[in-house]
Amino acid sequence: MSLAEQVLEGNIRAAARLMRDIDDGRIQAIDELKALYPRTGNAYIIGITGPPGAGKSTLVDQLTASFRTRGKKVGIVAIDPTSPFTGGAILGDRIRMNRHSCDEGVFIRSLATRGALGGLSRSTSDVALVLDALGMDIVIIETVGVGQDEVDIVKEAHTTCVVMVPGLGDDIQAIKAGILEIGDIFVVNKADREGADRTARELSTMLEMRHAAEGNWHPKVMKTEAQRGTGIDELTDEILAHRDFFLSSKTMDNFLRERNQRHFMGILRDTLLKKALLFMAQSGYVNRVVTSMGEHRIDPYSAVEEIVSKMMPDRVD
Ligand SMILES: Nc1nc2c(ncn2[C@@H]2O[C@H](COP(=O)(O)OP(=O)(O)OP(=O)(O)O)[C@@H](O)[C@H]2O)c(=O)[nH]1
Ligand SMILES: [Mg+2]
Repeated sequence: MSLAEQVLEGNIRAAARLMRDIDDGRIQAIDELKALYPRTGNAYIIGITGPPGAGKSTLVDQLTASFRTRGKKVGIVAIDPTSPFTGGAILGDRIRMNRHSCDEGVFIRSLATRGALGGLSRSTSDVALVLDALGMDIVIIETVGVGQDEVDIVKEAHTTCVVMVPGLGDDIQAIKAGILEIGDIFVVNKADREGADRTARELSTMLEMRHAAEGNWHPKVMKTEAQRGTGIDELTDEILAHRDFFLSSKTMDNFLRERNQRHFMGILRDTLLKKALLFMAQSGYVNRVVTSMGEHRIDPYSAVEEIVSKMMPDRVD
């Protein structure tokens, strides 16, 4: 049986192997993904983003427990862009989500492959695809926000929760433009700390100033204590409320079209670049271009035009 067939039967070890193959950039993985694709599109994807240490992993762990009691299978993609600095973050996630490790209805995957061709958002969507095919009802993507990579990743999610903590007032001001756009639900975690109410109020005020159009979703601000499990059920309910809204609105069609276009374009870009790199490797073209550019004998625009016309001689401009 192929890996894809095993994954579709719910084989967790096969899924883990396929994800490793994807990570390693193995060409066979693409064939497996092709075979899986027609059977995906069933998982509901939730993005959890926010500043480092906001309690995202603790919250994901709690949400997972909450979805499990509601009979849902949960796949988790934990992205660790900070590994060069914190080193132990992935290990920390493993510990924080440890109680689910014996649960067949939960699959946790950490990703730290920044810099891979196609980038983290590509690996994330491929891994989410495998989790979907594996039969996970919910896929939670945890990522530190908010840089462009994270925004791209969060675009994969049907529902995005932005996690903040009390006393981030100035930071909120600084990043509000970005975060207000991407959040469907705002969470003030560590509500046991001083200033939680104020942070929640400030966020609500900023959200109200946005004049969301009639018929659009109005993001709420929720308070949680992830460590103690307070406010988790309410958050789960709100996520499900957003899902119901999302599934019944036009947003859904637009979302899918945009996401599919992004996937297609991303793969097209990666594939063309990979082909060009292979093509040029044989002739040492890049080296020659770089040298010639240093001597100002050639400009990069003409160099690219030349290589493209060599690769695609029949191209019509
Ligand atoms: N006081 C308090 N601490 C919390 C709460 N939730 C989480 N923490 C603590 O905050 C710390 C960071 O939690 P994580 O869940 O690892 O945070 P994170 O956002 O996933 O961190 P990164 O992935 O490294 O960005 C841990 O020590 C948690 O125990 C909370 O509700 N209250
Ligand atoms: Mg984390």
